[in-house]
Amino acid sequence: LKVASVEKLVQQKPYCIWFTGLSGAGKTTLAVQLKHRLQVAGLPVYHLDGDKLRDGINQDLGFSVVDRTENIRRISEIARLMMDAGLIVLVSCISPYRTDRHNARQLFDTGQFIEIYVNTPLAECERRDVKGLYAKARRGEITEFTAIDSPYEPPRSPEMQFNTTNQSVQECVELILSSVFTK
Ligand code: ADX
Repeated sequence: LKVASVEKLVQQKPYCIWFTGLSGAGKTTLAVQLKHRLQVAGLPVYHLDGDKLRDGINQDLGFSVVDRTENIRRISEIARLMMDAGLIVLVSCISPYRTDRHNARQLFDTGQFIEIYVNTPLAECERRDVKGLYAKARRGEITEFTAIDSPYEPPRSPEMQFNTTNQSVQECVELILSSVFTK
C-alpha cells in the first residue's frame, strides 16, 4: 500500500449511502458510477444491490410487505457490518416503506446514513421499462409491483434527491461527491 492510500483509509469516515426510488429510477446506475469514482480515488467501497441480493441471500423473499421489510432489514444489517469493516457502503433497493428505511437509518450513527431519493417519475420509469416489468405489471402478469399495485412511500426529508429525467448521471454523482465526500 502506498502511504497516500493508507492515509485515505485511516481518514475516511465510513458511510452508508442508501438509494431509494422506483424500479427503473436509476438507483443502480448512480450507485455503480459513484462506486467507480470512489474506487478511482482509492477509497474502499462496496455496492449492495437489491436485485443482485435477491438472487442469493434474499432468494427466499418475494414482494409482499412482510418480505420487503425482511429484505430491507437484512440489507441494512449487512450494510452496517460492512461499514464496521471500514467500507463505504452503497445500497440500491426500492425500499418502498418509510418505516423500513427509518429502521435502516437507526442502525447508523447520525450523519453516517445518507438517504438519496432517486425521484424519477413513474411515467419516465415506465417509458424506460428496461426490464419489461412495468408492461408485465400493467398486463397483470406480475402483481404487487411498486407504484402499479403496491405502494411507494417517498422520503419526507432525504439528505439528497434527484430527478434523472432532467439531471444526468454524471451531474448527480458529482453532487453526491461534493456534498458527502469533500467536507
Ligand atoms: S424492495 O422493494 O424489496 O426494496 P428490491 O430493490 O430488493 O425491492 O428489488 C426490486 C427489483 O425486483 C426490481 O428492480 C425488479 O427488477 C424486481 N421485481 C420483481 N418483481 C417486483 C415487484 N413486484 N415489485 C418491485 N420490483 C420487482
